[in-house]
Amino acid sequence: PELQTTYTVAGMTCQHCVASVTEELSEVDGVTDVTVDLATGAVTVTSSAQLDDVAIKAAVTEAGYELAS
Ligand code: 9UX
Repeated sequence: PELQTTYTVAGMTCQHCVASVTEELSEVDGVTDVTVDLATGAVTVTSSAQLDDVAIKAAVTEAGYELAS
């Protein structure tokens, strides 16, 4: 089964930001899809198994942004 988890990422202001966050999150183990709503900062991550929230947080930080929730 696929799981979807929605996070809020602070600080994204353009499509390059979206691309960076998408790229980093796509590299996290188990992630199969990432969608980002630039207007709201909502980031929905689809995965094949329960996500490691520490890895998600690290990926967002690596991209240069912060998890708002
Ligand atoms: Mo989106 Mo540019 O941040 O620094 S506005 S990549």
